[in-house]
Amino acid sequence: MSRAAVLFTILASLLTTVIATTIVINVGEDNKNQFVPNAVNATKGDVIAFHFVGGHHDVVQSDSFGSCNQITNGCPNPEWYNYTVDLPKGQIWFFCSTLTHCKYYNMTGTIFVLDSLNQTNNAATPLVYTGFNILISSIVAAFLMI
Ligand SMILES: [Cu+2]
Repeated sequence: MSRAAVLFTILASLLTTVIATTIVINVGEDNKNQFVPNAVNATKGDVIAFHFVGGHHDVVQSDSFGSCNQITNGCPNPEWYNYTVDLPKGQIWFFCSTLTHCKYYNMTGTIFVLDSLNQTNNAATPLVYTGFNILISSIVAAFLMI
């Protein structure tokens, strides 16, 4: 592979790293039937990392805000469940289908998918950048340009 191709590959991966973020939602925090936070902003390609921290729960997609109507299969109480946002814009609703967690405890949540070119409210969300990858890519790119 030529140096230019290597550099292009590194820069492309760097760009992807900067744009894609991981957003953590705790499931069952404080041993309560809740998602924390229960609303997040994201853009297409971001990873929503559901971290099951207490109790027995799952995550399934629903058909509308606050709804307990299941439209996808869920994930049965893993330690982590990663969901990659594949919607360009709009809302994705989810809930816990275990027992009465949705109906009586309103264990629901919403992913607000923002147009990646028109983000207005991301400062309020717990975005986690993979800074280590950015650092390594930058060092390698700088080395190749010497
Ligand atoms: Cu639950």
